[in-house]
Amino acid sequence: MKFDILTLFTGMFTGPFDESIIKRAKEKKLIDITLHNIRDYALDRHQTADDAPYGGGAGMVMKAEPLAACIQEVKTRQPASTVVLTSPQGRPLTHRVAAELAQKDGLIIVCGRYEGIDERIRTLYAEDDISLGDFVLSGGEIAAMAIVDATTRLIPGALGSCESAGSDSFGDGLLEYPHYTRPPSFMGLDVPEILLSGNHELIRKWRRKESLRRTSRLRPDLLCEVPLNKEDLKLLKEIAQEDAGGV
Ligand code: 9D3
Repeated sequence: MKFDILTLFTGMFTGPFDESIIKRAKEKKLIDITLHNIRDYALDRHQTADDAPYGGGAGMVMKAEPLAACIQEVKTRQPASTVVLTSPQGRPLTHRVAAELAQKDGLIIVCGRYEGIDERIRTLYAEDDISLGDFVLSGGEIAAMAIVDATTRLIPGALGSCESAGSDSFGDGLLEYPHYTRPPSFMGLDVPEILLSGNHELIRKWRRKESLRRTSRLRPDLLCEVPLNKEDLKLLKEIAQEDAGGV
């Protein structure tokens, strides 16, 4: 997967892309990331990338010409890639959206800054628009990092055997069950007996139940989206009885 990131702040990406899973995915040639400084495509003496908004008002707008020149050049080099904007108006990034983006040959991610980009860039080039959620960021760079991270994890071979995506939260649509490691007792709190039992069927059932318990407590909205089998419904009934003050 090819990622081209268009930004006014290339320096923001050096740390996050040089660690852990992204770093290894680059080394394994599963992904290739190129950063492009939009300012390099501004042709005036001061390399201006922003200007005041038509119609007045506060803030600045990213100019169309440098962005268009940068997008055109990257598209010529990567004709199979999809142009994705990052903005507060975009589709919220979810596991499903990440899985959709992971199917693409490549992504050309445009990081918004200031009040936003000249609308004609959206009209001419944008094939998708992604937001991280309903809160204010200073720009699209952190959203671009989240897109690269979430999609890379879904590329076969990007995760080691110890990190496999299969049982991940959201892989199956539920929140994760609680995790424990040594010691068996810590500050008076014991690891649940079942996890020490070695009975893999009991452990699987306990984990499924705790996933369902957490999801119904913390994110009941997610329960409507996942397919629940007979066992899940039985476990949810048990959870309801336990929470009502039963066993
Ligand atoms: C006058 C109101 N504006 C400033 C408070 C709206 C506004 C414009 C531009 C708010 C944020 C931004 C910059 N944000 C992004 O470019 C952005 C973003 C975000 O703010 N939230 C969630 N996801 C994203 S992706 C890009």
